[in-house]
Amino acid sequence: MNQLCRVMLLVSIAACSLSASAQFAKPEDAIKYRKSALTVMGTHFGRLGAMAQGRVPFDAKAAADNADIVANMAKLPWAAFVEGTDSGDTKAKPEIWKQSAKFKEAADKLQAESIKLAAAAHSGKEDAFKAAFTATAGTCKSCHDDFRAK
Ligand code: ASC
Repeated sequence: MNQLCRVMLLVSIAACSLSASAQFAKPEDAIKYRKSALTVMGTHFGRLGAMAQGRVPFDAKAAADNADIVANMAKLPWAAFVEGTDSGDTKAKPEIWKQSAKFKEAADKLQAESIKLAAAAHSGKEDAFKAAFTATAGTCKSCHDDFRAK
């Protein structure tokens, strides 16, 4: 590799890491990404809800699998609430950006409760699972009340 190639390689590596730090090419990509993560989370949370509410029998393995997905999905949406993504195909309220510390606190609460929910599901104890489900659902609801338009 000659010197010019070496320089060009370094420049392209730098350009790639710069665009990666921007995370999303377009505002609508960020909106689609966070809605997708929340949809997957909601789907698996709904399956847990069916067990927590006795609509389907408690199955420890299914509870653990679904709770793991919820705990993983719960990490994802927040990085996609970037500036300039408050309009378009979204129910995100302007408060997300006006009260960003409060929004972060709500996101952190969900993540903390979903980790406890996964631990409870893995314990195989139905009562602990149900209690953790209720606590986690409370974090979904309070964030929606404050930060999601009807
Ligand atoms: C769900 C789901 C939510 C939460 C919320 C809890 O199953 O999709 O957004 O629970 O309704 O209050």
